[in-house]
Amino acid sequence: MTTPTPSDDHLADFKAAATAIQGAERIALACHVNPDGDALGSMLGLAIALRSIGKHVDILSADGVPETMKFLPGSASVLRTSPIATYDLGIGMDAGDAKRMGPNTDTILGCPIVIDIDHHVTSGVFGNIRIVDGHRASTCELVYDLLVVLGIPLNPEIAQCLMCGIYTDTGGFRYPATTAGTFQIGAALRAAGANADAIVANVFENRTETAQRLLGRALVQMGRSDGGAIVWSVITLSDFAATGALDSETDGVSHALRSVRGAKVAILMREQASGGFRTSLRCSEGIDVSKVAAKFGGGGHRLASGCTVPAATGDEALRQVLDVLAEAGVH
Ligand SMILES: [Mn+2]
Repeated sequence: MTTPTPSDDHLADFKAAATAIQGAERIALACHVNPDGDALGSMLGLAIALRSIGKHVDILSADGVPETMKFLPGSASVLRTSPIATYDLGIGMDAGDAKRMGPNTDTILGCPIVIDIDHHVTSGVFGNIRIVDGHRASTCELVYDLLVVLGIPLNPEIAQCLMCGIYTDTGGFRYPATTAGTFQIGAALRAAGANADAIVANVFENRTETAQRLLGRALVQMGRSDGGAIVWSVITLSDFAATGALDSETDGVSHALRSVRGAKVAILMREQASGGFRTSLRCSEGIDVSKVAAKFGGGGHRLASGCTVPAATGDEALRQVLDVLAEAGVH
């Protein structure tokens, strides 16, 4: 089997990062707020590897570790903020933007050497050394390559953490960002002892009962344009009350709407107690929903964006979004 290694144009950055790591004794790692499987998996995988070569490593996550990620090896050692003031090296991971590390931003940026490891290529690259590659499906893939350059062997714990990030950021090797390299690294991690069953059980098949009931309700109430290109659902405050679900449990509804045969645009609207309808838009290639979100003061990416639509009723909110889509020729 071929061992994936960084492409030539990035190799110098990986080597610079490896040299900085080898020269450091105390290292801080930090990820973005509301951490996901890739943020935590990449930090924990790198931390376990660096501890194995004798480094002192603090793992900083402003929002701690969500329930669904507590199965990850090393997760009990994650700190919300730094207990000490100084490190030799700070590494921001999967952050998107330095500010998204929340209270840990200053800790990382205050280090004498700062490394940015990320596959988000938005505005916020930072640090003296940048391992930033928007063509990778996950930050964990970049950590895998860094460990190859460092010459640190995988063990089952490291492999499990990195595999978790790949699984969550690719939806289990399904999303378009998944490359041949993603599969190659996945194979190497599996061979090193990563347990994909545990990832599926903890991350994908570990939804709360209330979230599932809300998903059911959202699908029963689903609407569809005449040609079927637009699919939507509007979740009201009474839907939240009836199911006991929270707004944070609407994950997965957009995906279920997008999965309807023929759907090109999925609109999920959630009534907010503070007024208006928080709206997430998902679409397939060829449509740019960020322009729709921008009309309502929102933003995001071409294929996934969000905004809040001011309206007294769900019908009124939906009508406004459908009108903007119709102007763009989508109906
Ligand atoms: Mn990621």
